[in-house]
Amino acid sequence: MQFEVFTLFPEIFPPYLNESILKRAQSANLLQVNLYNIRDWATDKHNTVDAEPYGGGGGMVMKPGPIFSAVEEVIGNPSNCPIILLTPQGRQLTQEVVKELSQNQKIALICGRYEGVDERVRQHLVTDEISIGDFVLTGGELPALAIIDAVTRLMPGVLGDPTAAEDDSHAMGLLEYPHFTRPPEFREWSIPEILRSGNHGKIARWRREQALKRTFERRPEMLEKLNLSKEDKKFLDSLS
Ligand code: 4HQ
Repeated sequence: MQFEVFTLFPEIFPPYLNESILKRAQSANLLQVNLYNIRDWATDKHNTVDAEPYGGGGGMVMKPGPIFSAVEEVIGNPSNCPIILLTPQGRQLTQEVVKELSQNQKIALICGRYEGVDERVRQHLVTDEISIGDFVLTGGELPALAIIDAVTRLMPGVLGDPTAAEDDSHAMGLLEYPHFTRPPEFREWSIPEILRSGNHGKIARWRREQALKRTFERRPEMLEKLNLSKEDKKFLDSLS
């Protein structure tokens, strides 16, 4: 998997990419992230990448020229890979979208700053717009890292345990059951007795019910999309 990232702040990325799972994925050649500073494609003596919006209103807008030049030089024109703009106006990133993105061998990510990018970047360069949620960030860099992180976790060989990715809560369509580790008693708070019983069938059922209960309480809309067993339905009925 290869990510071509276009940003005015490439220095933001290495501290996160060079730790833990993403670091290992890169060392194993399962992941490659190339960073490009859009300012390197500015053409005037001041390396200008932004300008005032036509029509007024304040703030600055990223000029189309340096973005088109950077993306076209790096990935070619026409390109064979998705060119994604990170923006609150995009479709919401979900685990389903992450799965879809993970089917690509290469993805270009454009990180905007200021008030955003000139609309012609959207109209004539970008193939997809993605948002990580309904809140306002300073730039598209954190959303780009979120996409790289979530997509990389789905790639075969990246997680130690090959079933780990499928067990993640949004992959299962349920929130996760509660986790406990040592010590069995901490400040008088003990762990649920069943987890020490050694009865793996009972533990699996308890975890399933905890996941169902938590999802029912916190994200009831998630349950509507699920194929629940007779046992699951009986348990959910017992909650209300
Ligand atoms: N941005 N999900 C970049 C976001 C955002 C989001 C605000 C994107 C500022 C310039 N991007 N512009 N939420 O808040 O993707």
